[in-house]
Amino acid sequence: MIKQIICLILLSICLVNAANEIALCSFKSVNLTGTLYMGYNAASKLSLYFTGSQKLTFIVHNTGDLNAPLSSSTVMGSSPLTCGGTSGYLGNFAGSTLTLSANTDVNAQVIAGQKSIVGYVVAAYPNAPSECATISYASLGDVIATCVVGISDLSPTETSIPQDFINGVEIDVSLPNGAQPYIDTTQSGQNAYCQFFETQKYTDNQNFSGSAFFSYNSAYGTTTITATFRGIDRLSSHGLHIHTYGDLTNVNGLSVGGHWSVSGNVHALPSTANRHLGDIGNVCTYLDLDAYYKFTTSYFTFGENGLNPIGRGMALHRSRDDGTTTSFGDRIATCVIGIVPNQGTPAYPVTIPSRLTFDPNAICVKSSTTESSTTTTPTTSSASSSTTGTYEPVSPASLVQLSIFFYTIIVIVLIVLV
Ligand SMILES: [Cu+2]
Repeated sequence: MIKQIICLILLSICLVNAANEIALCSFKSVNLTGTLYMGYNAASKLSLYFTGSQKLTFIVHNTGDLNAPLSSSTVMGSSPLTCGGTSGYLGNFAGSTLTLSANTDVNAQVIAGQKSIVGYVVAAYPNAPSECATISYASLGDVIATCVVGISDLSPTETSIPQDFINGVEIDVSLPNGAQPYIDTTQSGQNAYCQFFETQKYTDNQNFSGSAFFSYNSAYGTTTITATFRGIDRLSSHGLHIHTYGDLTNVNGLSVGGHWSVSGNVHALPSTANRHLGDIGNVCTYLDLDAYYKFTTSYFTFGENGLNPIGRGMALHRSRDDGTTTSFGDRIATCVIGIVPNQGTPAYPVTIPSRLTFDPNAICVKSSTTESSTTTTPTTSSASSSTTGTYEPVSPASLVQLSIFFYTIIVIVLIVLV
C-alpha cells in the first residue's frame, strides 16, 4: 500500500522501466524452436519477424495459459481469418528471410493498449497459405507449438534482438515502443499463469516441471501466488522472483533481465518493505514431496498503474535467496506470465497439500533447528525437525514411517523378553 501511494504521487518514476520495449514469443517445443519478435516501426505499424525456418501461420488465442485447449472459438477476433481484419491472425511466415510472409506490417494487431496481445498464447500451424488470404481455421492443421507473448527490451544488455528485426522491419530503437498488457477494466480482476521451462543451468537430471498461478483479489487489492515444482534439488530451498522481461531466448535464463522493479528499489526478502516488485522470497522443498510455494502480496496489482506483472518473466534459482544479491545462484527455470481470462483457473491447477502452512514472508530459513517456527512446514509436524541434517521440514509421511519402525522394534524386544 505504501508503495502504491508513493507511486500515485510520483507516477512518472513508477511506470515500470523505460517504454522502449517490444514484445516477443519464444517457442520452446521439440517440434519448434524460434522466436517471433513484434515491435512498432517508424510508421507506427506493428512489424513481425520470425527466427525459425519453417513455413508457419501464427494465431493468437484468448488465453495466456499454455495448457488451455485451443480451437476456432478461442481465436482472438473474428472468423474467418482475414489479414488485417482478425486481431489474432498474425500472418504467414516462411522463416527469417525477408519475404512478404516473413516480414510484414500488420494493422489489426497491437502490443499495447486495447487488444494488446501481450500475455496471450500464440499458436503455430503448419498449413500456411502462400500469401495473406482469407482462410478457415480448420485448414491450418493441428497446432505445432505454442508460446506466451512477453515483454522485452529494444536496447538490451542480456538478450540478443536480431539485427534483421531492427533493420529489416525498420524498428527505430530510439523511438518508444511500449509493449504493455491490455487491462480489461470491465473485469473485477485478472488471474495469471506461468509455466516454467528449464534452462541449461538446470542440472538435476530429473524430469522437471513447474508452474505458478497468480490469483488477484480485487476487493482487497491482493494477489496470491501459488506454485509447485518437481525435479529440483531438495537439499536447498530456491529463490523465486518476477523478472523484468518475459523473454526466454537466452539458454541460461539471462534474457528475463533483472528483478522487476521501480526506481529506488533494492533487493530484499518480502519481510522488508523496500524491495523489488519481483522479490517474492523462496520456494520450500520437502524430503519426500514436491516443492511448494504460497505467498500473498499487495505490492503489485493487475491494474493500469504500470505495476502489472502480465508479460513479465519469472525465474527459479538454484539456491536460497537470503536477501542479498549474491545468494541465489543460477536461473534453473524461467517462464512468461500469461493471462488467465475472466478470473478463471488454469487448465492444470496448482494444488497445495492442505496440511502445509506457509510463512507470510516466504523465508524458508536454512537452519534445521528453527525451521519449524519460521518456515513453510507441515502443520502436523511442527514439533519436529529433520533428522538428516538438511533443512527441509520432515513430512507427516516420514513421521508415520519412523513411528512404525520404532513400534516394530519395541514389539520385537518385548517378544524376546517374554
Ligand atoms: Cu531471480
